[in-house]
Amino acid sequence: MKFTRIMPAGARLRAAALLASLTALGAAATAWAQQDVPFWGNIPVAPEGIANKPLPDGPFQYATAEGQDIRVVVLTKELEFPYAIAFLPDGTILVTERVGRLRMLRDGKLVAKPVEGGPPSFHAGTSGLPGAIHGYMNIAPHPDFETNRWIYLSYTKPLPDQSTVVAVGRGRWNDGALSDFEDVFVLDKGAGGPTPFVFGKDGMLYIATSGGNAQDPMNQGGKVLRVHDDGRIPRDNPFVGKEGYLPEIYTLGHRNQLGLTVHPVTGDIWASENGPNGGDEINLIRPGRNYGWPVVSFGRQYHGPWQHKDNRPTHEGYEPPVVFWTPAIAVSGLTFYMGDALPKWKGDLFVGGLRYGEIPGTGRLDRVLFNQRFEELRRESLLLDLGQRIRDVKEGPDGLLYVVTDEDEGAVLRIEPAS
Ligand SMILES: [Ca+2]
Repeated sequence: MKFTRIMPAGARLRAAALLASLTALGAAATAWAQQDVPFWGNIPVAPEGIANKPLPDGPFQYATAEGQDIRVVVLTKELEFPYAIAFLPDGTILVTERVGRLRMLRDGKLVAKPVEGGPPSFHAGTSGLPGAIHGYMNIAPHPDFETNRWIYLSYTKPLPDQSTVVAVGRGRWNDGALSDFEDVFVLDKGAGGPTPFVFGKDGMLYIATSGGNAQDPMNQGGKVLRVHDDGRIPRDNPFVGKEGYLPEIYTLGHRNQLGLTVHPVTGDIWASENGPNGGDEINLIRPGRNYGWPVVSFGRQYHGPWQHKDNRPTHEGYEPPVVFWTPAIAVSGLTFYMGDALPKWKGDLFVGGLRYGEIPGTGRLDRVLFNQRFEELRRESLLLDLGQRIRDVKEGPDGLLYVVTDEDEGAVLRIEPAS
């Protein structure tokens, strides 16, 4: 079992003790016998009965709810745990791999040689298992890429003392390679985790963090931060000049954020946030607001109890999520589709899911149809039968949807009309 292999002896003892106490509790509280499942700390070890399903070569054809038949083409499945995808004006597709490599596709084909010039990074553990640390994470060109050639990257940066921090940096794109890589914003130790970022329509760089103390305004963890493209702190940030607040903070109260996107029409920033066992959220990010974690959340803790006694999606005194999931789908990358190629999906939100209901092998792509007030009308789960961990989804310049799977035979999928 993977967990037994990676679990330190102390953790194994604690897990055994916790399991014993939970078992005793269960025996006292119930007359019937529920299954005892192994734990890693306070997290049940995920079952592997349907995990690691190989991705067929495709293409795959589907009927979908709105009457729009789609074909899903596998552009490559030779990536090693790819993380995020970005598009350059010349048609080049960039994909990060969590092992700390940058890859590119040209003319829809994976270029065998990795892109050179990125920073050294550190990764550990297995994607999807507790404690995993990713090397390269999000990637995006600067809004003025055509003139300045900057490519931005979030990554786990190894330090000389063997520890790590998460940084957002940039390098110049020249003829298929990066040069002059420099850090733009280095997060404090303990803040970071999976670190998506996005450029707002205001030209600012929004960085979503995990970890740390989400309610502590002097801690960078569990926040959305807002900085200039060179890392300087904007004077109009909501907490600038406020005693006891870090001036880079834009919003507070987030748990584990895996995706950020800008609505192409409204310019609003939207984030995906993972609860533990349920309580996944899509949040509309407004300056200075508090999104509740860990005080309130609509979901369970990994070992069973509700996160909050008044379990509900609305949060008194906090910003409620726009969309929520219980059980969790492990929300990842997200994007609003605005293309013409798949017209019945125009305006819909697409969000990746790494796994459903704490069961590996159940990744999906969820589509959410909103009304004009961004209230949910419909939700459809796509690509369920593929069973892949879907890590990122973006619209390409061709108006098609591109999906990245976080697998050891990691894929880039392209969703196009079936006819
Ligand atoms: Ca929340």
